[in-house]
Amino acid sequence: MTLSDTYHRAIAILRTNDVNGIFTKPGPRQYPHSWNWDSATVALGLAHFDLPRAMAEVRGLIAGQWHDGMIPHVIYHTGPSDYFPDPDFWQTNNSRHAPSVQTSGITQPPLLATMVRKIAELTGDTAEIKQFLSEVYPALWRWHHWMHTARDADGSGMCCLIHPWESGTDDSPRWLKAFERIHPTNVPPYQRKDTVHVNAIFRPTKHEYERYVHLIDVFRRNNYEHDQLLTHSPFLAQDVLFSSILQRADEDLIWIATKTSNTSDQIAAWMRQTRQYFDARHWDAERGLYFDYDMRAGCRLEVNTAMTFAPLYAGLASREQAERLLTHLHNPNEYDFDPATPTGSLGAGGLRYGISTTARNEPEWQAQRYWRGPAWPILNWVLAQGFRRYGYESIYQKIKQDTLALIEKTGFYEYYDPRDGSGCGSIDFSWPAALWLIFKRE
Ligand code: 9WN
Repeated sequence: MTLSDTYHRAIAILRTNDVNGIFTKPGPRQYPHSWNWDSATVALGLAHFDLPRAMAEVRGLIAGQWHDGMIPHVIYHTGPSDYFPDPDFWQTNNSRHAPSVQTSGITQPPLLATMVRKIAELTGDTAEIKQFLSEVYPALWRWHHWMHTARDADGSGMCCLIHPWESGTDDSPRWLKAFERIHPTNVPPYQRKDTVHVNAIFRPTKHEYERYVHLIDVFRRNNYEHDQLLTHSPFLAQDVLFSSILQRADEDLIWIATKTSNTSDQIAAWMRQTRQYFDARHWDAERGLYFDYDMRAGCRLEVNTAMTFAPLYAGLASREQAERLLTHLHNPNEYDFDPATPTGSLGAGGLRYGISTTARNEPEWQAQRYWRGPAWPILNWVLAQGFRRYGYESIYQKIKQDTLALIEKTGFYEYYDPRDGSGCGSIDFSWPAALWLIFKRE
């Protein structure tokens, strides 16, 4: 595809996946509803050519906000479809916190405040943007407040996850140990639909799916009451990627607060708290890696995944920590990523395209299965921002070029095999369309 072909194709995909001007489906078939961190990214993508539609995408997410502040991971604006789980399975209407629109009962990585800030910066200081920031600020604040309080299980103010879907990286091997400790009983009957449109070898396993469903069953039996969820959810984790995204989003929320003449003391306090607890929870000084924390087992989940680089995105790492992370990035047995080589060249470890979601030498690494190894455009974007923030410009540039090349050469896929760049999962996906536009303009 030529540059302008890709540009027009990206816009066409976002237009085709548009549903009634309210939300954008992540993909045309597999995901027919609004997903939280997909829609947040798509909103910024849309802002590159259609500001009113970008604002509508943000409003579509906010329309799903719960009375307690949570912005859920899926919003079923148009009712049920052939996607499982459907709203009837979630039974969120039994919760006193649920809004009138049907939604799932969990959340997803909070990119939204960051994307709203970026939309504003891209557009410039217009009266329309000022008005928009004032309109959305209270909803963003309430969501951040919910994450730092309703999901604070240990007084650290750090948000706990109760389901791997909240991490956005569903079957990442980092959750496997926590899942081994879960023994589902009386799993309600269910029919997987995710393997209808996509090859089952790309998707999470039956073992994982059974646990995903079991967790939802626990939540609905507890009517989505915060305290009950923190007490009874068999899965309870603090996630390096999620907390880094939240910390960065807090920083961007302060920016929005300043623009809209709101006070930001509370947000600054959440950020200080995260800074205070983050290393103790996540940093393994011996290995020079950040790991997630299993609150049920009271231990770190010591799996080397690309989420280890996420603290750079939030400015949570010291220079020394950043330098240690780079040794893993460059190691051919781990991420096999060398910014000095041209995009598409074969690394000594057998990888051509960054960034593999999991270190190559982890036993669970798989080149084509979902979050077990493939390169994902959204993660590439988040991590690239982090490397740039620390001044590693050549790493930023190489991740950017890899991502653009994957999209231009292979097409708009959900994710890619890091060995040869072949496309996996769904095609005509909204994330790569939005991220191509975003990366290209940065
Ligand atoms: C479950 C929509 C979503 C992404 C997630 C990705 C995948 C859903 C699924 O698709 O999750 O939420 O059915 O597999 O893991 O990151 O937001 O694109």
